[in-house]
Amino acid sequence: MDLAALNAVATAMVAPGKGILAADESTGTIKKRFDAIGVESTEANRRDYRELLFRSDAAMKNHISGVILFEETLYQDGADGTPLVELIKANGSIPGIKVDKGAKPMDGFPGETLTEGLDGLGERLQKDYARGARFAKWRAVIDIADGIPTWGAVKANAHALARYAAICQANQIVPIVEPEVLMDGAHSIDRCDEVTRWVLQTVFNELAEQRVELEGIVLKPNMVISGKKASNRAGVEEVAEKTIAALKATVPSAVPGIAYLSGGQSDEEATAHLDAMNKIGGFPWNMTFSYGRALQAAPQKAWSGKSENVAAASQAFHHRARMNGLASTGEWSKSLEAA
Ligand code: 5MM
Repeated sequence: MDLAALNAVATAMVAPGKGILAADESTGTIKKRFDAIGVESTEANRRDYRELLFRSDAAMKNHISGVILFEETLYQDGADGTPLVELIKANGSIPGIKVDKGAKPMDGFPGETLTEGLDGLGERLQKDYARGARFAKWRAVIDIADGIPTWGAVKANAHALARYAAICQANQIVPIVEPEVLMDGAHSIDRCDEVTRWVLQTVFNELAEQRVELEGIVLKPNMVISGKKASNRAGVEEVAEKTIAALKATVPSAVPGIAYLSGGQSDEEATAHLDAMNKIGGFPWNMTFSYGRALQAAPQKAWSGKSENVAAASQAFHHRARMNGLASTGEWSKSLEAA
């Protein structure tokens, strides 16, 4: 393993002013997104949509450090035959690959899931590297509800994340380590805080046990935030302060960067939270975004499957990418949204 090279990639992924586009929706998830805009999820439509994002030069060049791809996209060519991965590289962005096989119901643990995909991972990564991928992503999903999460599920998910990360590094691929505590319930921000700290602590213990080099990873956590259905949802400042405190208590400073998931926050909420954290500052990592929905909801709506809407969709993507790029250095303000 060449740790200096892994560190260089990880550092580039969290470069100030830039962040990661999570465009790795699996076939089921992209179908849901397309259903919402009345577009059929065919291979050609998925290609056309993702190609329009990767050809959005202003957004990609200035604000997108890396793109997480679903396997289909990594090996897909654009309408003119150019591999999509080459469009990403041409814009100075780094291609990455989602390698988990999804969060599956965990036997013996009702209501909890375990993310699968370790079998044959090393061989897959070698092929993905040859195609241009320089980082990977694996998402563990932890739900909060009555009686969950359990220690058994937290531990199993953290162990799988750590084995994945070790296998990535052995194959010269930077692992994005994504333990997502869902914001779907009615829980308070304090319950999210407690579970997030527990999960992060467990993940970093497992990473140490599996001898993962922290200088060569990127952490993709949730923010510490109230559940979506909670009655008194915490405001922006509280989310920012509690997230920074939880991460300071659990994440070693050797990690080059934190790239948050948006997890179902509205576009502007996700931007405001990231900006508030960077305005506070005082932490040892670069903090940026690795958003899926909070970057793509606007361009998806603008596109709606029509070729005449490509320019408008590209503009909508550029706007969100620029807003989040500013948030990654604490330079965003609400007035810029209207502008
Ligand atoms: C883009 O969505 C990713 C893949 O999800 P599925 O495996 O369920 O299809 C997802 O892992 C995503 O990268 C993260 O959840 C971050 O996306 P959000 O929308 O939460 O920012």
